[in-house]
This record gives sequence, C-alpha cells and structure tokens, in this order.
Amino acid sequence: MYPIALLGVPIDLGAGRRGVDMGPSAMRYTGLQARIAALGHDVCDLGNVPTPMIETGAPLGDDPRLRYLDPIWRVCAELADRVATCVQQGQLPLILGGDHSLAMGSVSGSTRGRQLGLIWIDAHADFNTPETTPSGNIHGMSLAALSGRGHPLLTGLAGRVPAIPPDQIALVAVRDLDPLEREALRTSGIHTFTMHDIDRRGMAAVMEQAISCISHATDGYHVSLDLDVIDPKIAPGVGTPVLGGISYREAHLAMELIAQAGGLRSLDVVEVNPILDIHNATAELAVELVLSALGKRIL
Ligand code: B3U
Ligand code: MN
Ligand code: MN
Repeated sequence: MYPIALLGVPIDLGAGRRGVDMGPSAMRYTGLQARIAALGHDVCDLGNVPTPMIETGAPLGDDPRLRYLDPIWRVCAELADRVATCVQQGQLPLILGGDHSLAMGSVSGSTRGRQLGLIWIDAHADFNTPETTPSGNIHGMSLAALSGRGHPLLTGLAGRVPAIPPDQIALVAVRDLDPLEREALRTSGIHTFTMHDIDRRGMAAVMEQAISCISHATDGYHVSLDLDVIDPKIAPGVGTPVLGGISYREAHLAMELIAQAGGLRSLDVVEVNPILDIHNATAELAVELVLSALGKRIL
C-alpha cells in the first residue's frame, strides 16, 4: 500500500452555507492520523492548502452564476499541484474538505501523467453548469467541470479536457437532481447508479459494477466521498441534507469494497459541516469510512 499524505482544504466558498471550512479540523480532532497509522500505513500530514475567506475579502466576482470563481480556481490550481507532487512521490493523497468544489483540484492533480477512473459518491450529481445552476454555488458544478462541461477556467484545471472522460466516471447513490442537471446527466455517458438502484439491487452489486465499469484502461481510481450521501439521521453535519440516504452499514460496505478492489489512488472526504453536526458525529463517521477505504476490516 502507498504511504498516505493528508491535505486539508478549508474552503467553503463553493457552498451556499458556511461551516464546511471547519471540516478538516473536525476530522483531524478524531485522531485521524494515528488511526490510519494503527492500520499499518505510513502517514504524514501536510497541513492545509491556504484558502481565502469571505471575511478577508475573497472576491465574489461579477457573475452570480459562478460565485467566487476566481478564488475557487486559485485554490484548486494550488491543490492540483500539491496532489500531483504527492503522486510523483509515490503517496496516496487523502484530501479533507471543505466543500466539494475542491475535487476539481484534487482529481485534476491526481490524474496528471496518468489516466484515472473516478467514483463520485454523493446525494447530488454536482453536474450543473453556469447555464443550469439554480444557486450559483460552484460545489454543485465540480463533476460537470471534471467531465469537460462548464466554465473554461474550471474545465481546464487538469491541463486536458476532459480531466476524466465520462465513461470512466461512476456516480453512486445520487438522489437529488435539479431539472436541467438531470437532463444533462442522462445524456452524459457517466455511469450513474441512483438510490433506486441501491434499493433494488443492494450496495454490494452496485459498487462492484461501478468499480468494474471504470477500471478498464485506467491506472486505478480516485474516490470523491460527499458525506451528504449518508442519511442525515446518522450524518446530520452536512450543508445540504437530503432525506433517504445510504445507511451506516451501506456506507462502510461501499468503502470496504473499494479497499478490496485494490485500485484506490486518491480520496477526498468533503462537506462535513461541524456547525450543523451533533457532537462531531459526522466527522467521526467520515473518519471511520476513510479507515474502511484504507483496508480496516471487522475480522
Ligand atoms: N444541485 C444544487 C444543490 C447542491 C449541489 N451540491 C450540493 N448542493 N451540496 C446546486 O446548488 O447546484
Ligand atoms: Mn457533492
Ligand atoms: Mn452532495
């Protein structure tokens, strides 16, 4: 297994609600680094990528359909470089968010010089573009940008467009789509597994298919885990809770199957919002899921 490098990205400029900037601290406070080390991995913490704040004047920009475009692009460009350096050094980057806009940087950096698949586990598809967004929040556009749709600054972060071809992307457990986003997703070529599919076929069958359909002709895959995929009864500390999410067991099973398949090359854990959390339960669950993805087993 690769040595693991932790990188925090305390960004909340891509989200409509404040608070996910505290996600990296909340996950670190659960003892994340020591718990990864206890699994037998080499692990180092590279600290946080510097992130501008609304309070210190992060520029909103003049397009209400792309709020904070310029500072988000800068953070993602810096993150992409930091992640690419980790990969060059043979490490597996583990990115602690922060809102989901950061995945445009982490995925772009991780796929530099190689061709990764992408597994996006989220209640949302994050498949809006400036033309379809109902909110102007860039965290709702990150998967679209990675697959080549959206503002050129965002689609260009990897240095090639698309960063990841749609047929090498699997979207898992989605349950909340905006009308125009839904139409775009249907014709995108992305392998999409909805909550309906998980209800009918079970998480194991869905994850196995998701992993296998993005694993040919790629050098492993990046997993981007948005904590709002989990039911808000057990993960209340997220900015955009949506009823009817995956269960605690299903979430662990998904991560265990990722570990078993052996192709994990980089991982983001995003959208943990400590302001809305109850006794850090969502951050604790996020860390447990990281451990499962890194090979922790019951027996
Ligand atoms: N689809 C909505 C809501 C949303 C997307 N991602 C999150 N919320 N976390 C939008 O604003 O694009
Ligand atoms: Mn998301
Ligand atoms: Mn989401």
